[in-house]
Amino acid sequence: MESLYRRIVVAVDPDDEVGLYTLKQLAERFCERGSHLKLGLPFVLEYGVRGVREMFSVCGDHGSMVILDLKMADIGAIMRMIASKFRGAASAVIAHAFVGYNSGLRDLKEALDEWGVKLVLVASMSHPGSREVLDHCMERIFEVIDRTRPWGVVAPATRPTVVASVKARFPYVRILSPGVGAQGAKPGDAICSGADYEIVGRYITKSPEPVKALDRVVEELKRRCGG
Ligand code: BMP
Repeated sequence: MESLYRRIVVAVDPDDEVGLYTLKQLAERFCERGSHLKLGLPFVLEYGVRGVREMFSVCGDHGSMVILDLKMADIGAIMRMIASKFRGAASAVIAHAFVGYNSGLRDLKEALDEWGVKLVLVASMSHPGSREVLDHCMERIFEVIDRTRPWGVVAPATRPTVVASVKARFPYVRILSPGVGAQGAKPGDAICSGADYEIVGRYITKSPEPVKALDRVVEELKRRCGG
C-alpha cells in the first residue's frame, strides 16, 4: 500500500480559517505516508512564499514533492521571474502549455532545469469548460509539450480517455490527474488509464478526518487498480 500513497497528490487549497501551523501538521501526516502536496494561489495568497517554503521543508524530509500550482501563463521572462521567487521552496511548478514555446516555455524550462525544479504543463483541464476552448487545441498543445519536454503533464481524471491519449503520445512524461473526489471522478479513474498521480483536494482537506479520507482514497485505488 505504501507505494500507492506515493501516487496521490493532495491539493491543499485552504480557506482563511485554517492556520499555517495546522496545515503543516496535516501536511506532515500526508507526507509521512508518502503522498505529495500541491499548493496553489489560495495557499500562496494566504501564506506567501514563506508558507510554501515551510510546507516544503516538512514534506521534503519525507521525500515528498511540493508542487507549486500557479498555472503560469505569461511571457517567458515573467514566468521565470515568478518561479525564481520559489527557488528552494518547491519541487515542481505548473504552467499552461498554451502560451507556446518560443520566448515562453523555453525560458521557463531552461531556468527550472538550472535550478533542479520540475516543470509540469497543463494539457487539458478537469472542468467541463475545458471543452470550450482548450480541448479544441489539443493537437497544438501536444506539439508544445513535445518541444518543451516537461517532467509532467496535467490531464483530467474526469475524462480518462484524455489521460489515455496523453499517455499514448508521451510515454516518457508523468501524468498528474485532478478531478478525483469533489469533481466526480473516482480514485483509480485516471491511474487505471495510465496516469502516474491523482490529485485530490477537497475530498480530503474538507473531510472531518482528512488523513482517514486519504487512506480511503488509497484503499479504493488498491481495490481498483491493484498495486
Ligand atoms: P478538488 O479535488 O478539490 O477539486 O481540487 C482539485 C485541484 O486540482 C485544485 O487545486 C485545482 O486547482 C486543481 N486542478 C483542477 O481541479 N483541474 C485542472 O484541470 C487542473 C488543476 O490544477
